[in-house]
Amino acid sequence: MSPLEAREEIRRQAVGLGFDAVGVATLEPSRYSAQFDQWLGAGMAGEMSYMRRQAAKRREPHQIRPEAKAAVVTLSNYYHGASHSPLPTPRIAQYAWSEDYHRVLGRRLDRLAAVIRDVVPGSRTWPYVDAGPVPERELAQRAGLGWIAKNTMLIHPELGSFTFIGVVLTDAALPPDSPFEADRCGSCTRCLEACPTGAFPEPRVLDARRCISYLTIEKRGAFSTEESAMVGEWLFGCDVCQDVCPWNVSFAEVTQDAEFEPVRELQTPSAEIFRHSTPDTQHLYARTALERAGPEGMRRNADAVLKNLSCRDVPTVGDAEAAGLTGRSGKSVRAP
Ligand code: B12
Ligand code: SF4
Ligand code: SF4
Repeated sequence: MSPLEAREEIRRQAVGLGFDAVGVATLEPSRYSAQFDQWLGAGMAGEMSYMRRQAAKRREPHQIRPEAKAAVVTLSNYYHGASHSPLPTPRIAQYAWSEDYHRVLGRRLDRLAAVIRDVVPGSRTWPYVDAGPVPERELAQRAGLGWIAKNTMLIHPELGSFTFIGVVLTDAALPPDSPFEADRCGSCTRCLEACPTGAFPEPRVLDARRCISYLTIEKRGAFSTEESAMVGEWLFGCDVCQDVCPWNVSFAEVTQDAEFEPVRELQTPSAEIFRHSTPDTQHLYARTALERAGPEGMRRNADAVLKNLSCRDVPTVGDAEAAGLTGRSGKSVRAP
């Protein structure tokens, strides 16, 4: 089999394993090292010290595994559609509604790695999902799977941005796909305007310290008064800058992936249940992405959300929606 035929066979079998899109990227140095260094230098990574520790490998992905020659990059659609719960109400970001994606995709990427070794006998493989120093969005863009948008998300033109990225590095000599060079954001700025905390100092730059996702998931310890107000009604993660995006409103389709079946307590969560660690919540930490914040982080988040919802002068996503800024209803946002 020629290298080109091998790549197409791997893509075909990857789709059979449940991946929604697959491409192959080179491991050449990052095109965006300067931007990454500026981001780190400005302190925008907050307390995510692993971003600094892994910086050299993120700039030069071939250093992650010097033996590797290519990255097989996958997208998995986890979109569940607009939530029907009345607002304002406590919320959890959609990516965390089902079994932890690290587990689901970890299993699937192991199977994809076996496919690569089978199609290219003698090759070696190293799977990654959101772990390790892999610059996943840039590799996905290079593999032709979409563009890095103004909200910093990787957007696939047909799937939208509610996707997980998974990567298998391999020493198989697979020919790369053509990078996705177009910027399909055009003049749109909806995500930048809708972010409830003003976390984008400029397009394609996210100050994690102001991002609700960072505050509720990555930040350790107590919130300052400002941070507590910033999280609004979000118990874990945040979807606002994706909910408003016309590429999601117009094109994203609800996932048919049985392994992303939502857990009811997460899809329509009560903040109260996270204030105490009980058997009702223990199972959630064991199998879902909530494990990252842990019971202590979720208690902190729940306290902030309950306080914010009890004093409605704090701007919430509900207010943004009432003002026609968000796309959760799918009606108030026009395509670009
Ligand atoms: C750290 C991290 C975070 C941080 C910081 C996010 C950020 N935007 O930097 C926090 C905790 C805030 C976060 C939040 C979320 N995250 Co996160 N996160 C990561 C992680 C581990 C590293 C990202 C990173 O390197 N950030 C540093 C910045 C500087 O890099 P970057 O975002 O990749 O940006 C590159 C480009 O923007 C480019 N660039 C810079 N300037 C310019 C200019 C132009 C013109 C262009 C084209 C490019 C460009 O250079 C940068 C460096 O390579 C990745 C997994 C991974 N290993 O890559 C997941 C990842 C990015 N996260 C993911 C998800 C799902 C989320 C959330 C949606 C979760 C949620 N609902 O709450 C939010 C989204 C918030 C947002 N708008 O980004 C997915 C994104 C999938 C996708 N389709 O894009 C990833 C890939 C995990 C995965 N395996 O699926 N995350
Ligand atoms: S995830 Fe939420 S807080 Fe973070 S940048 Fe997007 S809209 Fe802003
Ligand atoms: S909302 Fe507009 S600017 Fe933001 S990512 Fe989507 S298309 Fe790009």
